[in-house]
Amino acid sequence: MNAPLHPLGLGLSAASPQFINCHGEFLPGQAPSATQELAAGLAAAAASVSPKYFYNTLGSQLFEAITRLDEYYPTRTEAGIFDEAHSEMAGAMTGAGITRACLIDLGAGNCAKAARLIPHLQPRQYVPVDISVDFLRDAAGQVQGLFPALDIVGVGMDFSSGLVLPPEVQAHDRVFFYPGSSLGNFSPAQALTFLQHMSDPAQGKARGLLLGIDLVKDTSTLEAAYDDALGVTAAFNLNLLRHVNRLLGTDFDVRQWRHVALFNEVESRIEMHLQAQADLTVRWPQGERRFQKGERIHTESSYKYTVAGMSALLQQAGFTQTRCWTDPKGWFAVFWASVD
Ligand code: AVI
Repeated sequence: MNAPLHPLGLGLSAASPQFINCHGEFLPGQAPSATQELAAGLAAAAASVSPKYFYNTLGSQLFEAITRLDEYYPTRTEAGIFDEAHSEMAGAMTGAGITRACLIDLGAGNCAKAARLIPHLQPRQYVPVDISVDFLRDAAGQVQGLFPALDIVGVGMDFSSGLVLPPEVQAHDRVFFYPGSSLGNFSPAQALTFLQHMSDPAQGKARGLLLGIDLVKDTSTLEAAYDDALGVTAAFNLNLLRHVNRLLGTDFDVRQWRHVALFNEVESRIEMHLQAQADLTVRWPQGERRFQKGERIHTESSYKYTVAGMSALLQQAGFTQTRCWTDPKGWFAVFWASVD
């Protein structure tokens, strides 16, 4: 790994990262909004659970395993783009007048992507944000070990509903880092709102955005990426039921459900579902839901974009697209977009 950003002695803190936990709602018994959301999703005619509930500690570990699968091309393809173009990306940032960046890593997970970019982008502050608090706390500590003098503020929060960050996060020169095609887990309308929140002076206050997004390609490549031969993605999907059992008190039996992944060409999205293997009833303290054999719970959509489509969305959201990089196969894209 590369040398620390700032030599010690420049007045920057060498302490462990600060950590701010902005959500208690994922603790059992203290989770009014999570329980209401989960119960409403399960009771709906077309049952659904938000993909944010994949990410308990085991879920984050399973996702990390997914990123190493042969079939799951997005992570390594995006890494190849960053390796090729990091100097140009750093140049785009300084070209936009951003010299003391606060790099806000949304859905940071194990922070590995940012750790590879930090030596090139040279941020003044690094802010990993993730819903999976314990996993993030460990990861932020590891990044601090790699870059002892870097100012790191870890933030545990569910940023899907807003981007008001704690006051410890530097307000100027904010650059959002949103890799891994996580924006694709929002619908296009939600993605637009989320991008608008980033650039909103009352919320994200972004000056720039480095965004990784998966592109439309042949159906068999897409479906294999979400239904791998080892069954890791199936375990990731099924683990959501264990997490919901813990949060809502449901009595899901994981063995009665099956992982389903398909590409919906009309919507341009991969859909993941959990399909009941028998007629069954799921019960929780304030309710119950009967499922017939074959009935599904929609757990995730992963939208696939074209370069033109994402460019238009960024512009609609108030960003000025300055650059886009893709891999030789045109499977994945990284955008730099700035706010004037
Ligand atoms: C986090 N997100 C971008 C992943 C994706 O590809 O939509 C989540 C995932 N679901 C199954 N495999 C990976």
